[in-house]
Amino acid sequence: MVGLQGSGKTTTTVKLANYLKLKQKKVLVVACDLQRLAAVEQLRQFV
Ligand SMILES: Nc1nc2c(ncn2[C@@H]2O[C@H](COP(=O)(O)OP(=O)(O)O)[C@@H](O)[C@H]2O)c(=O)[nH]1
Ligand SMILES: [Mg+2]
Repeated sequence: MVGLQGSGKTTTTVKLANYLKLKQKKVLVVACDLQRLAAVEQLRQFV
C-alpha cells in the first residue's frame, strides 16, 4: 500500500485484513517504512 500521509493506507489495509480474516484466511500486515514512529505497534493494535 503506497500513498501520501493521511491518504488512508492503514485504514484500507486493516479493512482488507479484517475482510480476509472473516474468510478464515491468515493475514500478515507488514510495515515497510520503519522510519515512521510506532509503525509496527500501530498495525499490531489494529489487526
Ligand atoms: N472519509 C474517509 N476518511 C478516511 C478514509 N480512509 C481513511 N480515512 C481517514 O483518514 C485519516 C488518515 O487515514 P490513515 O489510514 O491513517 O492514512 P495513512 O497515513 O495513509 O495510513 C484517518 O483519520 C482516517 O480515519 C475513507 O475512506 N473515507
Ligand atoms: Mg498509516
